[in-house]
Amino acid sequence: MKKQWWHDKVAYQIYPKSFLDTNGDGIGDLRGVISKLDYLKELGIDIIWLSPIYQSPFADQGYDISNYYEIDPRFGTMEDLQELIDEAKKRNLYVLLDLVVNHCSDEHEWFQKALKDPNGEYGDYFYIREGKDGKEPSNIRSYFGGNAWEQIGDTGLYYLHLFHKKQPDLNWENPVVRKKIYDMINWWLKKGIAGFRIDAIMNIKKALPFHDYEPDREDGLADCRLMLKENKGVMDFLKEMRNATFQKYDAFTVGEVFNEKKEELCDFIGEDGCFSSIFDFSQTVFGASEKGWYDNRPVTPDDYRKCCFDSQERAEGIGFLSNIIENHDEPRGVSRYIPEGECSDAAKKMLAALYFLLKGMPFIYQGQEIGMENVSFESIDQYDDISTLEEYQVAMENGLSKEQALEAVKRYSRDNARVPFQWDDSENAGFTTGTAWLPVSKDYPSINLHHQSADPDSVFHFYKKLIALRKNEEYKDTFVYGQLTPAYLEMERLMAYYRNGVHERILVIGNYKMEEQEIDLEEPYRIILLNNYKTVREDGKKLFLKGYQVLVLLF
Ligand code: TEU
Ligand code: CA
Repeated sequence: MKKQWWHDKVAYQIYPKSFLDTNGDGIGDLRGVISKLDYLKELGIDIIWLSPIYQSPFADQGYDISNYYEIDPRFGTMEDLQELIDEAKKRNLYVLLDLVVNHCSDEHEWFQKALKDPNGEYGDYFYIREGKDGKEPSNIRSYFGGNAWEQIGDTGLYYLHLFHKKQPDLNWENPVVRKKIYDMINWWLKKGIAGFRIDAIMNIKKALPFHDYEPDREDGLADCRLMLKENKGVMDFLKEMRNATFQKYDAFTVGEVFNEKKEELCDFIGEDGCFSSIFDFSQTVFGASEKGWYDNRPVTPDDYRKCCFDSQERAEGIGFLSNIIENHDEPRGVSRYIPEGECSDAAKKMLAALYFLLKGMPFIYQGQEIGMENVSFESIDQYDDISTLEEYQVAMENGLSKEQALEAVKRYSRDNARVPFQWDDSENAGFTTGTAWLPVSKDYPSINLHHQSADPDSVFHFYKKLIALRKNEEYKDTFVYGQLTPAYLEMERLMAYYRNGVHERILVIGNYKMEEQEIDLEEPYRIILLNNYKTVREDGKKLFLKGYQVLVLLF
């Protein structure tokens, strides 16, 4: 495999709105990020991805952009961003922005012009169609609920929005639109950013002409993913975009792609792939019900192991997946992948080591490094996220009580990961001196960075050690390029794999339960590289792993 500059890097996702507020308005900002660059450096981070910071009416937290060339005043100014990029560069930190080009905001000037003259030049920047018998042009459901077509005033015309109605889809079939998108990408790359995380990108190719599908719920609509499954040719757009932009700058790109098939992986992340990497979402889509969150099946430790290993096998010899346990759209990994009632610091550290040392690019989401857990709000009114409110409705339409619907929301809401970062135990967890835009989680007096920095056994210090281990000159090539072989598959609630280097083998082994487990070693190991307990009980041939003990062993 040809080496790339980003292969050995560790990435960190910042959700700016909830990271650190420096002017007391309750909203995190770019100056907050600048002030924490040294912190990220200390943690061992190389690449930071900022969720959208562009001008936006915030119908979907900035994923609805009204001007791609401006910074939203909530976050600061273009000078602040330039300072962030420059200060990052001084510290050898690379900055990624979020590229949201499946749709823009309905407040973007393109869409405003399209509304004024739907049959004119700008009308063709979007998908605008005549209604059918006084109804929507087709029966597809948007991701956030309801028909994906919205009527334009009292005309017989409708525009398409696969997400919120304030997020009209851009017409990628129009070469002028594509050219404007590529120009914008290049403008940002020239500013000195290192690349992009690419939002919702598989949605850009629609199956045309639009038509009806077999309804899958009582609302008479069909999931828009049915339409997306039918289309062909998305790769032509993606490769054209790559050639016109990223490739010229040797930029790093990570695509938000779900449910990719093995045959397609090479086109995404192979030597000639359209992206550098894509996220591995296999654990997050596992057990997800088409009916809604209320019907999801929880992921057990053995499911978790299977998802990880299946992905590893899929990508072997092809390219680099990006590994995560959470992001701004998902609940907290520790609350999701550690069975209820077992979420101790030991378990958090075990999960960290198991996912982090898989082959691929490790991404950490803000707060993950201190083991932040799901929030527990008392009432649906405390939630802000549009998809959370939609899922709550769906659950109730399906006969769940308010309490049961709230239970589903507590498990899966995107706000679980969107509450403010817990810096210390002062008021508002040190996030703001004002009123936080989303309530701070109640557990901040016990889970916060300030306490953990002072405690060498904290989750935070474990993450530091883990990152340092992956970057250790001696073992780096094994962790980055070494093939992964699953081990001890016959055992339940144990996740173990070898990373095979040129000169050594490294075993990562985690006891995924509270009770002790006994393991027969294939041969004696040489050194313990990492242990989430102070000691390990063993007799040369056997290991006796304590509950949620994880070890990294050098052979
Ligand atoms: O997410 C795309 C996506 O498919 C998710 O919306 C997912 O289906 C949803 O989060 C489940 O609740 C991206 C962004 O990550 C997300 O924050 C945006 O809301 C979305 O695109 C629209 O831009
Ligand atoms: Ca602020």
